[in-house]
Amino acid sequence: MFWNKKLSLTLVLTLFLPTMSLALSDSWTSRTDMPTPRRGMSAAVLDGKIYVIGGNPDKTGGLKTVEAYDPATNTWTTKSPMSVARGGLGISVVNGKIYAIGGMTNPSGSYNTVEEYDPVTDRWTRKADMPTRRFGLSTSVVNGKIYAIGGQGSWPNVVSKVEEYDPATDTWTEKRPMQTARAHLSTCVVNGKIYAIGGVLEYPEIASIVEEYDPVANTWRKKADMPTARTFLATSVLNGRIYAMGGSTTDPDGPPMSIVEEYDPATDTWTAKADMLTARGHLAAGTVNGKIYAIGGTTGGFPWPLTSIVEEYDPGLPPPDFNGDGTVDITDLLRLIDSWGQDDPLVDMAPPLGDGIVDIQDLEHLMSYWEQTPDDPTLITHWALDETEGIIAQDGIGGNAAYIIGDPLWLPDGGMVNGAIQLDGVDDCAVSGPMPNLAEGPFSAVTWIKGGVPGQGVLSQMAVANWLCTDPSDGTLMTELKSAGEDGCSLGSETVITDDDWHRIGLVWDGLYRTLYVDGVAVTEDTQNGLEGSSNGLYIGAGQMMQPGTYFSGLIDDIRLYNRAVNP
Ligand SMILES: [Ca+2]
Ligand SMILES: [Ca+2]
Ligand SMILES: [Ca+2]
Repeated sequence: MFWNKKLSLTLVLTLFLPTMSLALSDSWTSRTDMPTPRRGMSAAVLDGKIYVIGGNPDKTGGLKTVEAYDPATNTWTTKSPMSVARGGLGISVVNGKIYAIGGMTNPSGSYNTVEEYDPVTDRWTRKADMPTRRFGLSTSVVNGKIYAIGGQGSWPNVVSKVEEYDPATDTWTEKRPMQTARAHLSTCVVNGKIYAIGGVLEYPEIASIVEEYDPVANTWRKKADMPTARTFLATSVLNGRIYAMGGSTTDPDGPPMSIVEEYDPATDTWTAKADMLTARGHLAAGTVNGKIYAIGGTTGGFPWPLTSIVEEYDPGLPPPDFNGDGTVDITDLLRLIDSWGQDDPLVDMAPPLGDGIVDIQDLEHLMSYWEQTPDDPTLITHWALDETEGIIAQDGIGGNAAYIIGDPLWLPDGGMVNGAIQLDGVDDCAVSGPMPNLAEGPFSAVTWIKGGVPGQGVLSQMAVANWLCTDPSDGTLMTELKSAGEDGCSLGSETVITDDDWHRIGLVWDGLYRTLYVDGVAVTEDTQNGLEGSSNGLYIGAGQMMQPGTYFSGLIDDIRLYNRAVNP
C-alpha cells in the first residue's frame, strides 16, 4: 500500500517539477466594505472583532461612529456612538474595555477627552481627561496601562509627549517623552516594548524614525529606520512582527501609497511585503486570527477623498519543513506521503491553515519549496553552534545570542550540522537572553546531542523547567515542562539517549499534546492543560536551577526553536 502510494506520488512529482517554482507567498484580498467611509479613525481588536471608532467625514468635521467588523463572518455591525465626535484619536483595549483618547474636530480644535466602551452593555462612559489635549497621537497597551504617544495640540506644533493612563485607577502619569516629537505616527507592541513608527516631524517633514519604548525602564531608544518614510500610516502586529501599511511619503497632503513594510524587533530589520491592493492613507488596521485587516482611509491627497474599503492580508503558509531541519527535501516528502489522505494538521498546511486532508494541494505546497532552504517565519531561534572560538553562540534568526559560561570546547568539524559545542558536565553551559513566551502557543524545541549521563539538563528555562533532560535513573529522554495546574506532571520516555551516539531530540507542544521525539520517532506523548510559560532565558547544557550535577557532559549541536509543531 505504502509503495503504491509512493509510486503514484513519484509520478505526480515528475509532472509537477517542471512547472512549479514559486513558493506560496503573502497576499491581499478585498473584504466587505465598512458601512461609513471615513479617515482618521482608529481601531482596536476585542474578542475577535475589530472596532473602528471615530474619524473625519470630510476635511474638518468629526464622527462619533462605532462600527465593528467580524472577520469570521465578513460582516459589519453598528454600535453605540461615542459622545464626542472626533478623528485623529487613539484607541486601545484593556481588560475587555475600549478606550477612546484625544482627537480633534474643526473648529473645536483638539480634545483631551477619554471615553470607555463596554462591549457587553454597548455603552460609553466618560473617564478622567488626558492631561494634554492632542490629536494625531497613537496609543498602545503594556501591562494593563495605556501609553498616549506624540501627536499635536494645534497645527503645526507636534509633541514628543508620553502620558500613561491606568484604567484601574482612572489616573494619568507623565512618562519620558520620545526622542523625536511627531504626530500622525503609529505605535505597536511586541514583547512588552512599544514601537513608535513614522509620522510628521516639523511640518511638512515626514519621518522614517522608529523608537522603542521600554515601559519598565521608562526609556526610549532609536531602532532601524523604516525604509519608506511615511505619515498617516497604520501598523499592526502579526507573528511578532510589525506591518507598516500605506500613508503618505513625501508630502503630508500628497497622494497615499500602497507600500507595506515588515519590521522584526528581534533582529531590528525591515522587509518589503506585498503591496495593498489600494493605495491609502489615514487608514486603520487590526489583526485577527493570523490576518491583518486594513480599513478605510483616503485614496488621494488633500482634500482627502474617503473610502470604506477593507483589505485582508494573508502572510502566506509556513514552509513545509515538517521535521524542522531548515530544508525541504525527501524526508519531508516521505512524511507527507505517510499522511496521504489523512487528517494530519502537521502536514496539512494548504489551503491556508489546512482543510482536514493531506492531498494534492499540500503536495503542491511542498513541491513549490523543493530542495530549498526557505525563510521560515516560524523559526524563532537557531543556535547553529558553528562558532570556532569565543564566548558567544550566535542566534542566526532572532538575534538572541547565548553567552558561554565555563570553558567548553568548540568543535568546528565535530557536529551533525557543521560544528558543535562540547560541555564538560561540571560547570560549562550557555545562557540566552529573555525569550518570547513560546509556551503561549504551539512550539517545538529540537537539538542534536551526543553523550551525557542520567540526571542532566540539555535545554532548560531559567527557574521554570527542564525542557529536555535525561532521567536521573536511566538516562532516558524526559521533559519537566508541564502544566502550571495541579495536574501538571513530567513526561518520561523509554528511550535512552546517553549511549554516546548522536540523537536528534525534540519536545513538541501542539496546544494539546506534549510529545518527545528521538531520531524522527515520537517516543512518548500525553496531554497537558497548557504548559507553564515564561519569557525567561534558556540554559543550554544545564538544569533550570544550574544545580551541580545537572550540567550536560557531551556534545550539543543545532538547536532550533519553532512557534509551530514540527516532527523532528
Ligand atoms: Ca525538512
Ligand atoms: Ca490540505
Ligand atoms: Ca552546528
